[in-house]
Parts: sequence; C-alpha cells; structure tokens
Amino acid sequence: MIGLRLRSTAGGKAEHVLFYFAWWERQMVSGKKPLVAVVMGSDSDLGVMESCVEQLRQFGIEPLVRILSAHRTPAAACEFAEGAEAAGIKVVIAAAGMAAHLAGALASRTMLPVIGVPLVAETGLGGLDALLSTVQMPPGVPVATMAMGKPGAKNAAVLAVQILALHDSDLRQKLADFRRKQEQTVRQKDEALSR
Ligand code: RP5
Repeated sequence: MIGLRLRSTAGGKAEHVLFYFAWWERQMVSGKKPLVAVVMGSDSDLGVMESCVEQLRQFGIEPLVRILSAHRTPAAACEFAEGAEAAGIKVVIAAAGMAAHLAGALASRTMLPVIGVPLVAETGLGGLDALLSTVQMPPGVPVATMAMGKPGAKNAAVLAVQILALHDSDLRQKLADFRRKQEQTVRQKDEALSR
C-alpha cells in the first residue's frame, strides 16, 4: 500500500512523500479502520487537500488518503469506489481540478455519500472548469459539491463530520464546540473593531 503511494508521488515534491509517511504512521498507531476517504486526482492537489485532512484530524478522524484519477487510473478509481463501503468507509471526499470527473465517477460506483471539492489547477479555467464538472451531475447520482479550493476542502471535512455525527454523539458534541469557537472568534473580532 505504502509502496503504491510512494510510486504515485515519484517525481513529486519530497514533502508529499513525507505527508504519506506521516499518514501511514498515524494509521498504524491508531489501528482503526478509516471512516472517511479523501481521494484526489493528483499529488499536485495535496497542498490544498492537506487542509481537509487537517480539519478532519481536528475532529479526531484519521482519513484514508488516496491519489486516484478518473481519467489516468480509471480502473483503480472504480475498484476503490466499489470496495469502499465493504472496507468500512462511510463518506468519500473527492477532489480534482480541470475536467474534474473524479467525484462523479466515484459516486456512480458507490452508494456512499460523495462530497466533491473542485480545485483550481495550475492550468485551465481558474477552477470554473472543475466546479462545473463536479457540480453538474445528472439526476440520480448526486455529488455534494463544495466551494472551490481550500474553503471547499475544509467544508468537505466538516460536512463529512456532520454526516458521521448523525450516529455519533461525541462527534456531535465536537461539532457544537467547533461552531461555538467559530462564533466566539468572529464576536471577538467585531468587539476589537469597536474598541
Ligand atoms: C486533475 O488534473 C487533478 O486533480 C489536478 O488538479 C489536475 C492536474 O493534474 P497534474 O497534471 O498536476 O497531475 O486530474
């Protein structure tokens, strides 16, 4: 597994390899089956999607992280989607840029909820390409599409937590604390302005 991950980042940046080692180490230590999968089309998406992974970790969730492409590795993407539910995954987060068909392709192969994050790729149409490719699903196969880029990556994590929290009172409490902290931060900024 780790070998595959390293191969997929070969030629990529050294920090991506370190990211995988850190992820793998956490998986080994926690020994828990991941409930959330964070899938992205390329290692060039990692920089943004790390904020999704970090947000999940803040809720105590260690996700399964994969690089799979609807276009470049269609068979592996299909195999992942078809096996995700049996592997214990409850929510799939799928992020891609350009003609971002990853979320839709995964959604077509699983009945798990799929959250899509359109990314702004280095080349392309500034994210609009990915947004439309992710959001415009035909009726019957939904993808819950987030905002583009980092805000969407973070919100994907929060939405995944909200879904899991339907059957997990500890997570629900963590969500309530998260919302309260968020509110406090804005209130403090507002007060600081009027001082
Ligand atoms: C998409 O194409 C990926 O999700 C990425 O955002 C974009 C460019 O990929 P690379 O050429 O950087 O691998 O499939």
